[in-house]
Amino acid sequence: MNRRKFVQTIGALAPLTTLSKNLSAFEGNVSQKKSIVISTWSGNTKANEKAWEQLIAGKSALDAVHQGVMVPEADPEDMSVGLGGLPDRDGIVTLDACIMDHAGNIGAVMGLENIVHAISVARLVMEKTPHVQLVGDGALQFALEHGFEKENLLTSKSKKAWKAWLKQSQYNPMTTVEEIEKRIEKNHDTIGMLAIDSFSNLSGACTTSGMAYKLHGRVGDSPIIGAGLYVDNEVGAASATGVGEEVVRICGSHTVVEAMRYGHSPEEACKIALERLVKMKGKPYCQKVQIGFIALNNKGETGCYSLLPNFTMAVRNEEGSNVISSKSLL
Ligand code: SD4
Repeated sequence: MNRRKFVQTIGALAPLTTLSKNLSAFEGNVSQKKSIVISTWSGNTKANEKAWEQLIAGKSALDAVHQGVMVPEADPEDMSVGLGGLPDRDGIVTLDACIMDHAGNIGAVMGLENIVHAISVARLVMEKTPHVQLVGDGALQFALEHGFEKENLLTSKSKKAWKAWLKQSQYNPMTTVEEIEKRIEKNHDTIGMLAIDSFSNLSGACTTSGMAYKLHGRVGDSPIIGAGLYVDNEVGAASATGVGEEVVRICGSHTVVEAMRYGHSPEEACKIALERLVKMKGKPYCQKVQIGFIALNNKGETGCYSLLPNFTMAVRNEEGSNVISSKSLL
């Protein structure tokens, strides 16, 4: 068969995009790495399970992390993400989310109101626009134009918590170990999720309602590529949780990925990023700030590290589901 005939025949069988996808799937299988998914916080094992179902069904890491983080977004009991997330000081729930795939495609929304699945809007920003970030009203307008429905995200539980907060109106994201312990008992917290699929591709997603009782319009690290999330297929991926202002200060997730690039294990890389903040701001300051990083390198090795104790990472792979207690720097 000459080349022209071959191309015509193939063209009749499948669109070129499908063909190239299948070819890269085949190439991926040649050096197949083991599928895995990891998330910030032990409470996100259910989200990992959803992502794992996608991975073993042969779906991409991108689909896995997307579907996975939708679980806490839809859970009204989770007061840090999506529906039921704690509001800002004006009682308005604003969501931040971002997503990144193996090919460096990125999308994010910031300060999105009234839409449960901020991560799905972030993915649409990535796939359907020439941009990478949409904020506030523009993000909402874009979501509505793409068929999303407006919902009230402030549940009676989160409204009650906000009303109680209003009595003192003290905003203090700087925290103590005891406060962190109390919060973890009640909350699952922001979810950052990273995965490797059966084609050896990495992707990540991060979604949150941000720091409770923040100023209206405040954006943290979670929707910022390089801060709350970063993926480089040649190296690995990282995601962050905790006080976003501090994560942004050190371009947290990107810093973790760069440390892995220079040969550090995922755990060492998370520690190196935290050490940078301590060097910059000093120990007394950092003793009141919680940050946790998770990391996954492209060999499928995982690691985590936090500034203060009590950070956890949820892992799902073919051996089952596991929770890792992070080491802490301070
Ligand atoms: C933020 N990093 O908005 C988020 C909050 C968070 O667990 O992770 N909470 O700063």
